[in-house]
Amino acid sequence: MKNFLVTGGAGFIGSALVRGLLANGASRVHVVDNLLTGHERNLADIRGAVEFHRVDIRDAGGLKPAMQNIDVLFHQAAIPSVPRSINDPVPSHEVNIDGTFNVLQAAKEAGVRRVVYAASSSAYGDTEVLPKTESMLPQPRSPYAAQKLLGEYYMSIWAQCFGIETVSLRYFNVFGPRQDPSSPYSGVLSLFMTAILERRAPTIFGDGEQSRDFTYVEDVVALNIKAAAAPSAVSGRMYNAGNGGRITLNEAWRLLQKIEGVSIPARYGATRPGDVRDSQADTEAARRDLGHDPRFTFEQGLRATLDWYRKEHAAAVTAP
Ligand code: UD2
Repeated sequence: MKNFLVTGGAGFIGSALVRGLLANGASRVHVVDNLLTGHERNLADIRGAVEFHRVDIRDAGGLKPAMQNIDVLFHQAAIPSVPRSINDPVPSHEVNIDGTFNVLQAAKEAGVRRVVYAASSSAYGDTEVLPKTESMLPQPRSPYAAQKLLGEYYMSIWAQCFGIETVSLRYFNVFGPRQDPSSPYSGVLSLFMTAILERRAPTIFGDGEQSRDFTYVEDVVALNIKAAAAPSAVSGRMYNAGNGGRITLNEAWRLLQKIEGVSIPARYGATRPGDVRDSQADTEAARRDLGHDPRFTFEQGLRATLDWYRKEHAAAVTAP
């Protein structure tokens, strides 16, 4: 039986990955999280199967105990958000670059066999051609995009120079249950979910015709587990972790209104600095080398996510 560690394991994607590993046969999973953007409630139902290390990845020394006897490490801990990295660049730099360095160093020293890294589709920037393929030249447009790209390069370099196996997965706008909607930096679909349930208009930045390859969290979890088990030949490489589709924000908001049977026109604001216009993954390489097989259409994922937010919302409204 392999030992797994998930950094950022109390976060939205990290906690889904911990659940996925347990469902896939792991008896216990180690989690490193500083609970800055993650929450212990995300692990509440599986707490007994989690070895929780409350550690900030900026603390190199603090990481060491969590790495002992780990075979595969999933590095999900990060400060996400393009606008956050522009408005407040120091923490995102420290966590996404220095923290990633600390994780790699500690993993190498502890003899971890493989690191699977949460990279970002933001590294592509605005490419002339869609879908975006792994061979395209990166054109990061924000500190966050550059930080995540550097993380990929470090993964590849650590594989080449230090013999640790690494795989980078470029996430394409992951959404699903437990995505925290409480910050202005939250993912747009989590903000849309709470807006529709509260019958409020969301704010769309720009004309709403920008598009994203929204990818359901369960499909990303499945791909991470495949990346952990893939042959050593994939080590040092980067793969798109997307669904392959492309939905505009206007389409997403229209679909939510249709599902809920309401008509609430969105408000429109200025385009966000650093925003990418269109995003869509070419999934071919991930399918070929990792066995990627996304199962959720956008609408299926959206409906499952909306059901989860509806239950959470109802529980919050009826709580004493
Ligand atoms: C980027 C990455 C994504 C992931 C994420 C982490 C791209 C294409 N994607 O997501 O893979 O790494 O960063 O943070 O770079 N928006 C609104 N109203 C709101 C909030 C957002 O209109 O209230 C717009 C925003 O301007 C953008 C779109 O929605 O055009 C998506 O924004 P987001 O913050 O959910 O994610 P994004 O695309 O920056």
